[in-house]
Amino acid sequence: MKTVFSGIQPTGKVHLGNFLGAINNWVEMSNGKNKNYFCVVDLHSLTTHPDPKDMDENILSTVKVLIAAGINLDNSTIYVQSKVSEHAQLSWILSNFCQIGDLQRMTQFKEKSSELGSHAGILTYPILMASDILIHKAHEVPVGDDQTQHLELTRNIAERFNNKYGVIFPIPDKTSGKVGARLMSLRHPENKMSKSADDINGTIYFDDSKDDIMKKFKSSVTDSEDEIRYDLDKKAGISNLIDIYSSIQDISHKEVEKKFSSSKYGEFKMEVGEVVANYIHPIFSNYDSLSDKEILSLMKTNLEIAKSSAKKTMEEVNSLLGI
Ligand code: AQP
Repeated sequence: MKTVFSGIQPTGKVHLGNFLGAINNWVEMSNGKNKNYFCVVDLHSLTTHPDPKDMDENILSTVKVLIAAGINLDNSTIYVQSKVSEHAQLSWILSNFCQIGDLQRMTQFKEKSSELGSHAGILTYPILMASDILIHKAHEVPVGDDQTQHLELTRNIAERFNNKYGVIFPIPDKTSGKVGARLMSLRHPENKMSKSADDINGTIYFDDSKDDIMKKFKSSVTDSEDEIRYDLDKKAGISNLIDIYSSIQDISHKEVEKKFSSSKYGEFKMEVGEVVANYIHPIFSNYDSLSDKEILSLMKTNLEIAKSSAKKTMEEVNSLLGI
């Protein structure tokens, strides 16, 4: 049986990029024969200095979205990172198996340090991510394309530890979404769709009404042609819409191009809006029907499972290190 780990930051409302890049895959994997850990990574979110007042609400809402999206709770553990102190402990240990140059090369470090200021948390973030994955000895990590480099670093860190102290960590593999592994903003197709984007019209949130969704697609940025063709370099906006449509409908880019070969951009935008609204709404209505009390109680039980798994790994690591 394989162990799966993935995480999501409680930095705001879950969006379409999170679903198509990661959560859809989590749902699929949770319905297979895996043991799954899905973690709300609040320690990671501290790199953005979030308002403490929002934390509890964002965590609960994120957990509810995961459940509403269909994660199979029979073989999945959903918990909050900061409640399992072993994540931070292992992170310190692993920092001794990671080169500073490796961290400085990370694209996300370069992007985020210019945005948020280059504090050490942004630099060492990938080590904490490695710890999240390795603390449960995960084999598979379903994440969006933006996390490829971080996962590669996790593999290096695990190899270095194993080589030096004995093989205890599996070398984890990345599992990507079928298509559209990186969704871009509808308003700024050069930037990824994001929870904390300044222009909220570029992001489709899980609780957007159909009206909001249609408006956002209507005003999505495309190009001056009127040809529905996938070309990331020259037609980033329309390629993003093709990605979204093909991902939700589970068809190839070529099939989308063929289906809409005689459509105008305006018509295509509305078709994409329709499929997105039909995709989002069942999730939102499931979300709405969940009881906060029941979810909080489930989180308590799940936390004990996560703690026990993390404690076991930490004991092994400490023993190998002689501490
Ligand atoms: N635009 C995206 N396209 C595809 N996948 C995405 N993911 C995030 N954005 C996209 C994937 O969703 C998972 C959870 O992401 P996260 O919450 O850990 O952090 P993030 O990557 O920083 O996501 P956001 O939504 O953009 O948050 P903020 O605004 O706080 O930075 C990950 O697997 C990620 O790959």
